[in-house]
Amino acid sequence: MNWNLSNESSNDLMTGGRDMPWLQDTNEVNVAVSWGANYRDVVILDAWNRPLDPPFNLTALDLANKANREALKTRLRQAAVLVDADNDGIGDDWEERHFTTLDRNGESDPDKDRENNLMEYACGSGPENGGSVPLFSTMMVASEQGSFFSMSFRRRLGVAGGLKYRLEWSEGGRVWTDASGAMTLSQIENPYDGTGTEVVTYTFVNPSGGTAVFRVQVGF
Ligand SMILES: [Ca+2]
Ligand SMILES: [Ca+2]
Ligand SMILES: [Ca+2]
Repeated sequence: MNWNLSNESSNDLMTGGRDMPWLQDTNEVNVAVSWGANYRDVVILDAWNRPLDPPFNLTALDLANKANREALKTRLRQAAVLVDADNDGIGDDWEERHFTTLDRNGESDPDKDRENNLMEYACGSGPENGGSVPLFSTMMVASEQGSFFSMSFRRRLGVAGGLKYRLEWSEGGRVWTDASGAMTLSQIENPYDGTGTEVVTYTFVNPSGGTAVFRVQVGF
């Protein structure tokens, strides 16, 4: 859809100080007309921006009434549940978007870039594009306390069906140690780019000062 998307920080705006983007309808798209929306309709969308029927009208269903508040809350929660009908751990929405079928599983690698579908799903890359692979950007950052290692990568937003990201580090690449206690999650940024992922940055101070190797394992 052709949304105007902005994330202004001005407190004069309705979105000021919040991290939720403001969706602005345009004359070209005119969603209010194409959806047949009525005044005070709450239209809940699925992951493809398709309205889920029927709209919840705030005039007919006054939120001062507790039963109406609960009904709206229930509908929002239902809309946010990950659907995985083929039980392969990958959201069906993502499979349909990339493959138009649920026949592919997490282990397959249709674009032959040596990253299986689960890894591409987990890290926001394109599973039908061999030139699109999970990216892990690293750098050394100098500070007054000394230099530290920084690593950024994409992970799926929310609980994502129980997907886990296990960070490990090693001095020689043979013995791997859980790095969750040694690495600090220093930044989370949602790029709002439609991939359903956020960019996380971890920092690490090497206690021995020697060579350190890192890896991220993805699984359930
Ligand atoms: Ca699935
Ligand atoms: Ca692949
Ligand atoms: Ca790929």
